[in-house]
Amino acid sequence: MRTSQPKTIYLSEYQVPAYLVDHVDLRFELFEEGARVHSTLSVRRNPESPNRSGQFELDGDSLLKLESAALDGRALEEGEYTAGSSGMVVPGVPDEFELNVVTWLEPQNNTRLEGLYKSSGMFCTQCEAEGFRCITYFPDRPDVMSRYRTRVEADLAHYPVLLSNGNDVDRGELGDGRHFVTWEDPFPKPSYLFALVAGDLVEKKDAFTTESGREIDLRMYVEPRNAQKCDHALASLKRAMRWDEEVYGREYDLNIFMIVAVDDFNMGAMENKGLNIFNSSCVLASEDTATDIAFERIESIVAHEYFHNWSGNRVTCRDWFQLSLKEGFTVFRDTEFSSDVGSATVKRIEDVTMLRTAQFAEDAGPMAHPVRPSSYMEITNFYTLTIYEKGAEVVRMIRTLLGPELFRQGSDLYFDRHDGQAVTTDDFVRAMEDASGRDLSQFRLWYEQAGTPVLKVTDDYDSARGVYSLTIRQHIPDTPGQKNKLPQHIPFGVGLLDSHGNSLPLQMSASDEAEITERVLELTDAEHIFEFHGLAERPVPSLLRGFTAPVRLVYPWTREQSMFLMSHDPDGFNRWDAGQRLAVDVINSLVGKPSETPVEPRLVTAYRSLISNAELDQALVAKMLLLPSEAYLFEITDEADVQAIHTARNRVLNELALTLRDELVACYHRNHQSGPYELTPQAIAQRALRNTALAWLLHINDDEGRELALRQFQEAGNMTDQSGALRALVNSDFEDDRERALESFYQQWQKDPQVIEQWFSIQTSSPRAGRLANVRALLEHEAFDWKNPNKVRSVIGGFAGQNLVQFHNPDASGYQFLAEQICRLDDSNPQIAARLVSPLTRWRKFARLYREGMKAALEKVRDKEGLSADVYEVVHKSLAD
Ligand code: B3K
Ligand code: ZN
Repeated sequence: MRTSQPKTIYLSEYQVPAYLVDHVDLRFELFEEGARVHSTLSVRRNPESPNRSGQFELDGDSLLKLESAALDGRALEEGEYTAGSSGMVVPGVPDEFELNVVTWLEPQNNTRLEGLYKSSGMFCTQCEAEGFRCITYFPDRPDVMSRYRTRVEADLAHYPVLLSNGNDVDRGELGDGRHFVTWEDPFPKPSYLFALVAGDLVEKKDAFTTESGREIDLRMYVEPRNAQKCDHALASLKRAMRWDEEVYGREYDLNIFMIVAVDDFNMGAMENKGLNIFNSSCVLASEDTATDIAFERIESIVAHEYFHNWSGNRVTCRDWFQLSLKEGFTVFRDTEFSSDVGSATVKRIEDVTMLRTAQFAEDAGPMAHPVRPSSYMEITNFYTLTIYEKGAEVVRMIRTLLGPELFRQGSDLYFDRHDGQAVTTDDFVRAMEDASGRDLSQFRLWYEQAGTPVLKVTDDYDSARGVYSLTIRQHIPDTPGQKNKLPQHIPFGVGLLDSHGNSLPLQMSASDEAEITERVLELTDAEHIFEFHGLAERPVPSLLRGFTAPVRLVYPWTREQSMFLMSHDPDGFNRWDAGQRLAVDVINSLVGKPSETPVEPRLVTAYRSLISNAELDQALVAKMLLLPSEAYLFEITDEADVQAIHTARNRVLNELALTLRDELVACYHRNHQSGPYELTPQAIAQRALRNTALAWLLHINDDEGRELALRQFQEAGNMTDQSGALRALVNSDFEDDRERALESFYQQWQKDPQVIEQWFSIQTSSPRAGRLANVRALLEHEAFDWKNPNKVRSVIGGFAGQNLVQFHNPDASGYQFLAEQICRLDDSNPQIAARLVSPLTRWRKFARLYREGMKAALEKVRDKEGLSADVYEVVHKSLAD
């Protein structure tokens, strides 16, 4: 049990900083036994602060050991300051002064992976959100922006590459086999964007010429074994740089842009100014080791971090409550980039799938918070799907309401007005208002109110008047600490189809002669009635086209309507959504029913025409074929019984695979690829279709499917096909083949950590192979490493987060297992431990059978000795009444 409750921080208590730091001069002496950091801060009193205490306060951490401190060149004596694990206070300072602080750290023992630490023999940093205080005492808050000069000193043989932010301005040898490099970053930045890397790395060079003709040096630094895995990231970076110029008018500002790959990293990547640091799995790729999904993810993350250079670095956040200012906007930007370079419909389907499955769950659970939260205990717990994905949806809605031109003017104004400043989400919205002349005051509620709005839609057709009407009611559910919410401003895309599938003109009154067939309705009241005139028959509505708002839509769909829209809706997203709805309806109708209950034959017919139709956009077909996930089915069910949902879904999958077996074999062969590996949407879609066909055939243990899988596994020329075959075998009942394939895959790839991560997660997420005993055995495997977050995520996260049927064993063994691992990780890496709590947090949503076991596991974690603030917050909020 933790003895003290961590402090809650409130937005309402925000105060401007009492002191500003104009310059930061850092000198790092890096050794095997530790690192000494000399910091010189040029400080002045903030004229805008009413605080006249004359007391300079700096943040700190238990990882710091203070060696000395001096003010304006004079060493501070004991009694002239206080310093401890949470910070340092220097009273009686003048209005302007220089403070020197020398600290000693042990990066080699830093398992939290924040601040300065070592990974595979290299030094690296992670400062967002509050890691800089683990390096030196500093007012570690984003509204303190400074110019940094950083000198890094280390042994030349072991650390030939020494990097920090900005441009390298000096370098030389120091004797004793040591050397130094000095970096200067001309742009003022908050401390969370500071970075340092030192290691024996190879450099891959590239270049980019900006719109205005400046030549930028692009450099990627990786361990020598990864030298062949850089091309995709560099190509993605150049595409992103060009795109940001063309679409947002944003040009890169420094002369150098660097990317470093690090194996041990708590999240995906970090946008440090001029020196982005990536988790190896989010940046390194070659066709034989990375799947198509990994290639796409890398492209979007490289773009995301690059886009932060404007949305995040040049214009940053005033405080961490504003996190979505940079994250929501930047996710929106990277999403649009991916839509432009790939298939826009497919990208939207992927994003909405994630949003509806995981963000809606967060928004309905104990950790629900607004896009701009008003309190937190541990900020690292707030890097959430709500801040990122819902935040991006909020920006998307602004663009929908303003239209692309005014939105661009708004973003230009935002960047011009706030360049070099630390601002709020409100400043962002104001720039959009000022540029467009639109009033977004009600829209701001999207930032303030948590919870997913529910839209209940009913309709009516008056044949005598030829009028079709839609009634839309909105309601926002209560969330922790927020009740009785106000209606929000919601853009609602709509179209109407006649019985032949033609789009109908949307005439909103008897005199309206409009010919447009798609509109965005604006909802601002709790209830609206919209009329559509001049209709000779009752139309089929296509609602919330393109998913114009992150809401739950409730409408009494008939299966006929869904099937009709599945083949006729001109909106690709809604076509897919209609198919999902039909599948959900069929699966749900089988939950808890006897096994002989027939499966809706029209679903089979609809899937048959999808599989056999080579004319349709194959990328869309590949998505439409995927049945809704168990996680999604679970999310939309109250008192969910995981095992019953799993059984019903499996039943539908079996029926589809057995009935369409010949079509699946034909689809498999039709999508055979010869020739070189290509990353075009068509080629990706073909591989996806082929691997789905294989997965289905192996799901029913088909013998021909087995032959195809074994051959594909042996002969595959790329990782998408090889791991697709492996996954299919692992999810089949061909146990001998499964074991042999797993063993041979391991032998082939054991030296490649990124591939071994996949090898782990293919097993732990498999309903057939991922039984608890197997997962426990993997924790003992030679390739498993408790200190490496990727391995922890692929084994423990793969099981608890993606293998619903095994994790939710009614005997509660899965829950106890997870609680054990969380407790174990809490001591070494609390951020990762806190993330792993997530599968337990929604225990109240489960059927009785599961609830008590989940709760008991949370209580076990709660009672752990010396629980971290990170885990404390999630566990206590989950258990709160
Ligand atoms: N800004 C970082 C995330 C930092 C997480 C700190 N716990 C990566 C990103 O969103 O681009
Ligand atoms: Zn980001």
